[in-house]
Amino acid sequence: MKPELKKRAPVVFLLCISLFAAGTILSTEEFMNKLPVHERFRCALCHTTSLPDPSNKGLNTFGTDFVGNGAKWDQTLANLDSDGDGYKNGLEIGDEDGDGTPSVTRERSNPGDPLGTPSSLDEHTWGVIKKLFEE
Ligand SMILES: [Ca+2]
Ligand SMILES: [Ca+2]
Repeated sequence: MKPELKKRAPVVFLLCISLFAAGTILSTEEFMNKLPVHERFRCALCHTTSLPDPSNKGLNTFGTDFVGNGAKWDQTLANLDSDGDGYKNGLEIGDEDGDGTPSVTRERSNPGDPLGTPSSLDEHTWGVIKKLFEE
């Protein structure tokens, strides 16, 4: 390898890695925009981490069902209970009939997290309750 090329190799390598990471983030954003609501959980709606990157972009059960449904939100996906918590995806996302028109501005709970259900308290509500007992 020519010395000039050898010097540039790390820069080219970093550029390739950056482009790959940017591509992954853009893909996630593109898929996320196909869901009627994605304000609260963002990437964690479909991924096992809230910050997916090329080394960890694993899908959760809802993400797997979403991809299996042709990466589209519809009645079929809304009627599934991807995480098996007893609540259909449509109820958790906030678009019960899957028509793409949500009844909420933020997801009720994560359809890919069996520990998060519409009946579980969010951090804000829990904070308000805790504060009542502290006063
Ligand atoms: Ca569920
Ligand atoms: Ca859930």
